[in-house]
Amino acid sequence: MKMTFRWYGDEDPVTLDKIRQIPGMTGIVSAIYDIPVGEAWPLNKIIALKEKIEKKGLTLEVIESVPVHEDIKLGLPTRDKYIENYITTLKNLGKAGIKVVCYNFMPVFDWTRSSLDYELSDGSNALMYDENHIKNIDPLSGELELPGWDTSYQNNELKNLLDKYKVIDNEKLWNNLKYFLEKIIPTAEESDVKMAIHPDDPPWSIFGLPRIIVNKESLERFINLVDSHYNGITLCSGSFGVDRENDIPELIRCFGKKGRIHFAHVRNIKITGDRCFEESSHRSEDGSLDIYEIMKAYSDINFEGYLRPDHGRMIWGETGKPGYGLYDRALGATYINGLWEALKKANN
Ligand code: DNO
Repeated sequence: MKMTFRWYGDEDPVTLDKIRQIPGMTGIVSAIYDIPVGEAWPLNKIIALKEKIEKKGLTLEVIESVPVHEDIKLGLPTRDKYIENYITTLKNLGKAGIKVVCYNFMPVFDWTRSSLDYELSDGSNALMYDENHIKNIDPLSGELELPGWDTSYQNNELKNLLDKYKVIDNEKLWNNLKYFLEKIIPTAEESDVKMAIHPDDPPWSIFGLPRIIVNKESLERFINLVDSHYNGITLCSGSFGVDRENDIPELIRCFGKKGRIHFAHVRNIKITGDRCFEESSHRSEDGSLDIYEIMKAYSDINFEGYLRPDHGRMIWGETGKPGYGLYDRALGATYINGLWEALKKANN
């Protein structure tokens, strides 16, 4: 397991100097944020980012994310031009020594919550999702608090975009994903860059939009769309885990044995009701997922890929990017490293 930490570049209040002081931290997961979605990433920018990180004694081998343009997900004729750009980006990433690219195929909205700063009983703030609240939100009203992920549209284009999705159901989205993968995976293979799709978060349809990477069955279908080691998964415990039907250690064993898990996001969540959850601290006792069992599954499959602690709460007065502060994620990394050391020693 290679322990990594997500960093949002020079604008991130969590600096590389701070990240390098987290015990056991070896790598950074980042992206180039000033290139519009759909355009190719130039090699020189990728190399400059890598060098900046390496100067601090950390590696950059995972990109999260290279976002997929909406026209690709919609299957519009313009998709071919955006796929060509994606291929150029993959080639350049390969030349710079990047090993894994995380991406998602969620229409319009990436991960979505009803509150980004919900106050927990200990006074910390966390991300929270309440389906009853989401159901009553009109995404066009501006009422929805968006976490600030990379979007491929401007706010004034949102209505137009949502209209275009009215004819896209799950099956059409699957077809568009297959088309995309068939075009890009050969380049991923040649460039030695493993693709790792991120599951839909939450793993069910929101605002009437299709969502397809939601459970074991969809992962099976996904890996068979293009049967290549380079067509892999980001196994995000928190995204899948809010559906009680998803058994995370089982997913790890199943897809890990097939060699398809290239990146692990480890976090806990606390299910508080039907389709309602809070993001808790990483410890098993604090949420609904057994993080020990999750790390045991990774240990059992001899996971050698990249892993990062995922969202943290805001604690100790920290302010910053929701889910991506320093302290709680650093505590998460240390907890995961502790479990890992114990599991490794118990096996020897
Ligand atoms: C949320 C993240 C996601 C992820 C994208 C990958 O915190 O895990 O935004 O980066 O879905 O494209």
